[in-house]
Amino acid sequence: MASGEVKLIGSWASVFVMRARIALHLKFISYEFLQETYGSKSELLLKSNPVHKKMPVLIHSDKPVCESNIIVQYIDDVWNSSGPSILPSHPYDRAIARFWAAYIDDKWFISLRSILTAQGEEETKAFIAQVEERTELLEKAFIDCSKGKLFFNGDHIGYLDIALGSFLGWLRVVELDANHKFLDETKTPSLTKWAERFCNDPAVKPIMPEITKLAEFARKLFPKPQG
Ligand SMILES: N[C@@H](CCC(=O)N[C@@H](CS)C(=O)NCC(=O)O)C(=O)O
Repeated sequence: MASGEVKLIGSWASVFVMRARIALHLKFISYEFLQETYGSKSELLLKSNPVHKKMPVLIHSDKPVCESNIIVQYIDDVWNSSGPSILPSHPYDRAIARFWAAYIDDKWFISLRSILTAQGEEETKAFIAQVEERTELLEKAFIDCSKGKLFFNGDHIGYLDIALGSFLGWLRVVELDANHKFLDETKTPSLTKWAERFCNDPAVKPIMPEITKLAEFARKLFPKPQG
């Protein structure tokens, strides 16, 4: 079942693409990385993800799978005997991990991105406060999910670790842009330590983008509004 050629359509700077790459690394799967350029979509991307036209797309044995969290779950299902399990084994823990992963994309990330596009000081401050509040919720989620272990998933990186951890480079870029720390020892001690562990994990470290390179990229993607 686990054989077949694997390709990934994506870009080095994308959080969502990084999720798929971490999952492939955790499972020791070799793949061809087909790099897209932001602002222009390849024929293959449009053909493989005609609904959303977004990366990542995993192509396994010529069949496309879209949406980062779905790709991560697919990788876990297909390569179930290779590397560690990505989803928690208990159905309740799986449901909770999926709940928080949806929260991260639908709420936390939306507030975080809004800091980069905010108009003026007041709006920026309001989004900073929103991210603070939402990050504190994630600190509590970490304490509950990890049950005293190193990662959301327990002893090793799993679904929720990937869902949040893939944002850590961009989080740092926003922290620098806003001159405000969201992860720190006093406000979010558990998440702060978790973030360091996550970034140093062998499945993550080689693909975590350099912050200066990412910050430069972010300035092009989100030019500061004038006035
Ligand atoms: N919900 C999607 C989001 C994917 C997404 O937003 N991809 C971005 C890259 S970070 C993209 O393809 N952007 C290009 C565009 O929107 O044209 C997922 O989880 O895969």
